[in-house]
Amino acid sequence: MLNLVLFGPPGAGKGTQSEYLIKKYNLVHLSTGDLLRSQITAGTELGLRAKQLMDQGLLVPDEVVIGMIENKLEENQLVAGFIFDGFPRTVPQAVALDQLLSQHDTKITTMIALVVDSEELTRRLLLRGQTSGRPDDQNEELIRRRVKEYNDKTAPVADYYSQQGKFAAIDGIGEIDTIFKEICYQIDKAVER
Ligand code: B4P
Repeated sequence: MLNLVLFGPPGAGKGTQSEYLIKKYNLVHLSTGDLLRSQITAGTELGLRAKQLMDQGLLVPDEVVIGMIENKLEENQLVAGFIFDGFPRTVPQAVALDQLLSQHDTKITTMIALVVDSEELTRRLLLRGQTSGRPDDQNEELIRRRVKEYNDKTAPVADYYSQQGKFAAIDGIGEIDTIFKEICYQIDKAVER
C-alpha cells in the first residue's frame, strides 16, 4: 500500500494537492477537516462540539479525530492506499496512526511537507474566505491563531516522521502543477526505498 501524510500549515495547499494525488495514485482521501465539516453540516453532537473549537482556530481533541480515522480505515480495507490530509496534527495522533496502520498490516510510506510562509498563508486563506463560507478563513486574527496552533502543536509531528527517515519538505509557493510534480518525484523516490 501507498500511505501518504500530506503536511503543512493551514492554507499550505494540502487539500489542493490531495485532489491531484488521489487521481494519480488511486488513493482514498482522508481529510480530517472535511470529515469534521461534514459532521457540522449533519448537525451531529460531535459536529457541534468540533465547530466551537474550529471557529476559534483551535484543534479538536485527539480522540475525536483518531476515532474518525479508525472508522475510515475499517470501511476501506481493500484499497491501494490512503492520503492523510490534515492528520496527524499532534504527536499523539501520529503515534495512534502508526498503531492503527500496523493493525491493518501496513504503514506510512512517507510524509510530504509543504513549506509556505505565514504572510502567504494569510493571503490565501483570506482569499478563500471570500467564497468558502468557512468562518475560520474570514478573519486575519483567527488565521494567525490557526498558524500559531500549527507551530505549537503540529510542527513537532515533522520530527516524528523525520526520525523514522520518512520526511521530505517541498517549497509550497509557486505554480500548483510544479508543486504537484515535485511531490510526485518525492513519492516515487520513497516508494523505491
Ligand atoms: P483543514 O480542513 O485541514 O484546513 P486547512 O488547514 O485550512 O487546509 P486546507 O487543506 O483546507 O487548505 P489548502 O492548504 O489546500 O482544517 C480545518 C480545521 O479543522 C483546523 O483548524 C482544526 O480546527 C480542525 N482539524 C482538522 N484536522 C484536525 C486534526 N487532525 N486534529 C485536530 N483538529 C483538526 O488551501 C488553502 C488555499 O490556498 C486554497 O484557497 C487554495 O486554492 C490555495 N492554494 C493552494 N495551493 C496554492 C498555490 N500553490 N498557490 C496559490 N494558492 C494556493
